[in-house]
This record gives sequence, structure tokens and C-alpha cells, in this order.
Amino acid sequence: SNNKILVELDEASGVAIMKLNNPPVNSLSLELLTEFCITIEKLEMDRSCRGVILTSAAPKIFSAGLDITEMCGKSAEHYAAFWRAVQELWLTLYGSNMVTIAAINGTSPAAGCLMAMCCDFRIMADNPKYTIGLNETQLGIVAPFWFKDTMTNILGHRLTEQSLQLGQMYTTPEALKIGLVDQLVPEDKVQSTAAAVICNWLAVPAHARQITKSMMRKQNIERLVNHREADIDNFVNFIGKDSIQKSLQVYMDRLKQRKQ
Ligand code: CO8
Repeated sequence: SNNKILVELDEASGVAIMKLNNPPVNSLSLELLTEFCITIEKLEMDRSCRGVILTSAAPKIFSAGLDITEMCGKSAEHYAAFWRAVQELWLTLYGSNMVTIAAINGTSPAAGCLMAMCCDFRIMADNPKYTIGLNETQLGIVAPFWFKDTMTNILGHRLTEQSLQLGQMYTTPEALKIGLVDQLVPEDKVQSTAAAVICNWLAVPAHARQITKSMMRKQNIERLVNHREADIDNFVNFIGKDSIQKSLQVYMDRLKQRKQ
């Protein structure tokens, strides 16, 4: 099916709005990840598209991060295919030549936060219920080195170390204060602000902006490209461990119990 990502390209402005559409929480399943990468690659090739606004079709949740069920009770082959797709998402989004703006209209843990961090600029809905951060350690798992590198490029070493060790989820004012997001706006202004911001970014000569972006991100990208297979092996070994499977199961059970 081709509806986990909704795309509206406005040829006049050269801006595509990409909406994550995987109810109830936009978790990143293998299917969604695959569709996400194909969508970005198509837009990248489309000369009429110069910028992307990434948002959620369902307000309240930007993305719950990786689909935990893809990491539970599956085969080593499945884990490897899943992890390759997660890597691919990061490589295509973080390495995109297009201007990318995250319009974060809801809570954004773990890989949800990673997707937002891959963009050039982050606008978040100022809702006291929303939080954002890399919470991996809270699940008993470890954020991979390229998640860490992406955050370090935004927050610096000290704050990233603290964030990652604690698995900290930040409220919107906290996220703004530390620079994890760039701008807070009322919920109903997220889209219009993103449209205005992307115009400013698109007004810069594209070639110079793209080379600059690449210069800032190249080292991080090369580090994963050069260690891609080892990173997959590492994930498959780690996630297949009984103790890790147990932690994930406990975490999922707790998520379900919270509801009752
Ligand atoms: N994956 C799969 N299912 C999920 C996920 C998820 N990430 N998040 C929520 N769900 C499910 C829930 O279990 C629930 O299922 P059901 O309806 O069958 O009971 C359904 O989605 C709805 O969830 P909630 O009832 O919890 O919805 P709320 O609106 O109350 O809350 C939240 C939404 C805040 C998003 C909440 O669901 C939440 O906190 N989810 C967990 C988010 C999270 O911790 N994600 C981390 C994923 S790990 C990751 O992205 C990077 C891992 C890197 C791997 C490194 C290993 C080496």
C-alpha cells in the first residue's frame, strides 16, 4: 500500500509537504521506512521540488519512533533488513540536498526525534503535553553512534552525553532552551510557520547552501557508510539477546498497561 506517507508537492513554491500517516502513533515499521526512503528519493530527483516539510498527519504524535514489534521475536534476517532500512532513512534524510524542515506537531521520542534532528530546522507545537528526545536507555537499549553523532552536531558533547545517559525526554520549553528545537509556535501556526521558514532557506543560492550542508554533515555520514555492515551485525547481535528482548517486552507491556 502506498499511503503511509502522504505527499503534496506545490510546484509553484517547490515545496513538498510530507505527512507521516501510520496510525495510531506513526511508528516506523519496515514498510513505512521503505516508503519513506522511496518518497524522499523521488522528491530528490524531481527538479520541481526544492524543499520538504516533514510533519505528522495525526496531531499529538509526530512519531513514536521505531516500531518496537519489528525488534521483538523476529529472525536475525528480519532484524538485519529492518536495521538496513533504518540506516537508509537516516542516510537519505540527513544527506538530502533539499531544504528539510521538521514541523513537529506532537510528541517525538527516539527515532521520531532522530528524523526531526535530520532536518535543517525544527519548529515544534508549543503544547505542554508534547515531549521530544532520545529515550533509548529508558528502554534498556543503546542509541547507535550515528544517532549520537546527529545529536552531538546539534547540542554539543556535554548535553548529548547527559541526554543519552538519562534517556531524557524534554518538554517544549526545555527543548527550545537547549536548542533541540529552533522555534516554538502555537499548534495552529506550525504549518504556516514552516512554510514561511522554508521560503527563507530557499532564498539562499542553492548550490552554496547544499555544499555547506554537506560540509557540515559529511563526516557523520561517512562514518556510517564506512561501518554500515558492522553496524547491522552489531544491531542484530544486540537486539537478539535474551536480556534485551526481555527489556523490550517489559517496556511494551508497560505501554499497554498504562492505558487501563
Ligand atoms: N512501536 C510499536 N508500537 C507502539 C510504539 C512503538 N514505538 N509506540 C506505541 N505503540 C503502540 C502501543 O503499544 C499501543 O498499542 P495498542 O493499541 O495495541 O495497545 C498503541 O501504539 C498506542 O499507543 P499508546 O496507547 O501508548 O498511545 P498514547 O497516545 O497514549 O502515547 C506515545 C503515545 C507517547 C508515543 C507512547 O505510545 C510512547 O511513549 N510510545 C513509545 C515510544 C518509544 O519509546 N519509542 C522508542 C522506539 S525505539 C527507537 O525508535 C530507536 C531505537 C534504536 C535501536 C538501538 C538498538 C541497538
